[in-house]
Amino acid sequence: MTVRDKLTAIFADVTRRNPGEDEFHQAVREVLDSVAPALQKHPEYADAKIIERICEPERQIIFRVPWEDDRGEVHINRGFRVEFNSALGPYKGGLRFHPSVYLGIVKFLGFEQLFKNALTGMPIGGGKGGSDFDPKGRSDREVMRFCQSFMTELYRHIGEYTDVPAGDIGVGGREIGYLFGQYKRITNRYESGVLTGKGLSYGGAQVRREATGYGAVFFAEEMLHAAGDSFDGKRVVVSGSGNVAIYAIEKIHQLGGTVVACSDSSGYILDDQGIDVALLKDLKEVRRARIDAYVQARPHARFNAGRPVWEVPCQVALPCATQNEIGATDAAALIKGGCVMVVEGANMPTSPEAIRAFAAAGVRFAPGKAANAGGVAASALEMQQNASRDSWTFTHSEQRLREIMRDIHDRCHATAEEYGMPGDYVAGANIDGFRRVAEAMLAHGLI
Ligand code: NDP
Ligand code: 2IT
Repeated sequence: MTVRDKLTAIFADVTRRNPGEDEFHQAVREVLDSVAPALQKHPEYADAKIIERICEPERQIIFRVPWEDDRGEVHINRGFRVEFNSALGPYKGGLRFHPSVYLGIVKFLGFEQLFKNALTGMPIGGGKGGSDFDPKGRSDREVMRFCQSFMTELYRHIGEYTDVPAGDIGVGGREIGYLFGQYKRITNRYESGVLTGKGLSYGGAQVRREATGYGAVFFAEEMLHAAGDSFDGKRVVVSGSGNVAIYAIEKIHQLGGTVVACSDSSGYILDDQGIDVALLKDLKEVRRARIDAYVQARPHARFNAGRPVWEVPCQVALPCATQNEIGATDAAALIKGGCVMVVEGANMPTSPEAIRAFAAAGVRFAPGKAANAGGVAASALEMQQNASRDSWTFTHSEQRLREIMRDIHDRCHATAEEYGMPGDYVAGANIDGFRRVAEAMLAHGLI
């Protein structure tokens, strides 16, 4: 059996054993499509069935989350934590609260996380969790009661040496605060390292909030530099208007680019003068408003309801909202609009068809598991500071983040060249991440 035949058989097995989990299949497929050259070079990985073991999470936890809304009505949501792989360190990855969450989403995210965390070079394994709870329109007290109920089950599975959750879609500083409070109360332990993305008032780290967006932009900057270019004067489109999008926009502006459009699930805003980041933060972080409110304060801007932001012509695009937000039609629109570089701030925002279209058109493309690794890298820095009871300055933390992103970029770039695929950041990221996990798993024996 050739290596490719083996990979095809493994993939068939993954789809059979995990029926209906389309996003998980998609994430596995992308990695299996890349790693054949690494398996050819390292037959010991295949002999030890490393791929088969990687595709099966170490542990999957599904639980009931009952809570009461402000009117006294009882609601039942489903909670998840998938502890994917601990070869490199304690399980590490965010929690997502969004109505679309089901096991297939959590598993795709956990699978991606494992390679992403390996790419950071830091001692963290891969995991992910969340719930189908929808925080939209819920009061602070409702969100608090939900978080307390969620943690009342989750606490028994996590710990600073076991599993360290953080935020993702729908889980930001507010939610992490409530989750931490309940963990502390139940366990009677002030275990700072059990969650990351904490507030600065109780053990959080400088730059964690900014890290995913800033990190993606640092990665993009490295790609531009590699081609003798920079952000200066570039017209950029960013999707989403949450944590990742806001800080990506802020950093692009600091580096001389102009972000002319961003979005939420209701549509997008176009502001040719450049998105007003202070206004966006006020709308999204303070008032939790919808994106159309932007045009009330900036009447020259336009709101386009229900339209994809990718129809706005740009040179660089950063998808920072959700999975599969760039399909084949969107990719065609971006290419037609003059886009030459796509950098994924979100997890798996580009569909396989769109990735192929970008490759065919010569659009440079960076996968999320490399480009958005700044968030989890800053989480690892938060764990480091918590463990040593230390706290670093903003400047020092940002400098560390920049170095980490440069290092990830350079390794993806070098690995792609080593395997004869220069400029292929997908192959570079998948092979380098995979090798790191595989080596640690081999060292641990058959477990
Ligand atoms: P937020 O909840 O802060 O923001 C999410 C943004 O994406 C919102 O503008 C939201 O719009 C939009 N969005 C979410 N789901 C959908 C959907 N189904 N359709 C259209 N728009 C949608 O999340 P983050 O910014 O933290 O996360 C964004 C992406 O980045 C995710 O893919 C996440 O996995 C990834 N990521 C996050 C990291 C982090 O540290 N937070 C680290 C690495 C990756 P609306 O409000 O209307 O729903
Ligand atoms: O997708 C991700 O990398 C995150 N949501 C952040 C994970 C973390 O543990 O900081």
